[in-house]
Amino acid sequence: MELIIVHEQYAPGVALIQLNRPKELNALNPQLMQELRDALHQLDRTEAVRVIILTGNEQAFAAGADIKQMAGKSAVEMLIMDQFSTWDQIRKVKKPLLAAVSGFALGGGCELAMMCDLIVASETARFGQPEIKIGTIPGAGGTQRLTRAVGKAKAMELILTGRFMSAEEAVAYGLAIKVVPVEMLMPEVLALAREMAAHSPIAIQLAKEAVNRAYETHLDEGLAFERKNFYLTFASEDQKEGMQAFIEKRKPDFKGR
Ligand code: DAK
Repeated sequence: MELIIVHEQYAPGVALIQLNRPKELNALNPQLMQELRDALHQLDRTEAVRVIILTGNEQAFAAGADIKQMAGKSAVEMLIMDQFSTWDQIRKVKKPLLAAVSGFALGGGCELAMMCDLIVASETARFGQPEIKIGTIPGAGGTQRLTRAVGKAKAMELILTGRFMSAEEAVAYGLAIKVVPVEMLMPEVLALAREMAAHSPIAIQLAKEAVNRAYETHLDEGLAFERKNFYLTFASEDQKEGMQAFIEKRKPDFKGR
C-alpha cells in the first residue's frame, strides 16, 4: 500500500485506515481508491476487526477525485475505466465504517465520507460538492446522499453554488454527528468505535444492513427487512449471551457466533 496507511490493530477490535497523499490533499486517484477497496475488503474479512475508522490528515480528509488525472478523459474513456465498480465495492463493507474528518472533504472526498456509516468532524472540517465550479456535477453519489442527509434546499445550495459547509453547519444539518477540537477527533472516534466493537458483531452487521435499507426501500419493505434481521439475531449465541448477561446482571462476552 503506497497511498494509504493501514493499522489493523489500532485498538482492540478497531482498525484504522489513513488516506496518505498529503501533498495533493488526499486527492482520490484510481490507485488510492483500489488500495482503499482492497484494505477494506481485507479488514471486513478479518475476525479480530469489528469496526473500521477512515481518516485523512489535519489539512484534508480528501479534496475530491484527482482532477489532474480526470481532466483530459473522454466520456468513453471514463466509462471503460469503470471506476464506479471500485466505489461500489467500498459501499458493500459490512462492518461499521466511521469517518473522522478534519480539513477538506470535497467532491469525491465528501462522497466518500458520506459512504461511511457516520461522520465525526473536527472544527477545521469543510464539506462541499464543488464540482459545479469545474464544469461537472457530483458523480459518486453526492446529489443523492447529500440530499438525503441535509435535505433538498441545503443540498441545492451546496451543489449549485459549490460553497463549502463548516463543521458546525454539517452537524446542524445532520451530515456529521458531532464537531470536536482537532486534537480530540481521534480519541472521540475511537471511543465510539470501541463502544460498537464491544457489541455482538452479528447484531451490529444486521443492524447496519437494516438501517441502510431505510434509504433504499419503502417503509413496508424496510420494516419486513428489519424484522427478518431481528429474528436472525435469535439464531446467534451472542443474542443468548447478551440477554442472559442482562438477567444475571453481568457484562456480556460476545464471541461473534
Ligand atoms: N485533484 C488534484 N489535485 C488536487 C485536488 C484535486 N481534487 N485538490 C487539491 N489538489 C492539489 C493542488 O493542485 C495542489 O497541488 P500543487 O499545485 O501543489 O501541485 C495541492 O493539492 C494543494 O492544493 P492548493 O494549492 O489548491 O491548496 P489551497 O489550500 O489553496 O486550496 C482547495 C485547497 C481544496 C480549496 C483547492 O485545492 C481546491 O479547490 N481543490 C479542488 C476541490 C474540488 O474541486 N474537488 C472536486 C473534484 S471533482 C467518480 C468518483 C468521484 C468523482 C468523480 C467520478 N467515479 C467513480 C467515476 C468525484 C469528482 C470530484 O471530486
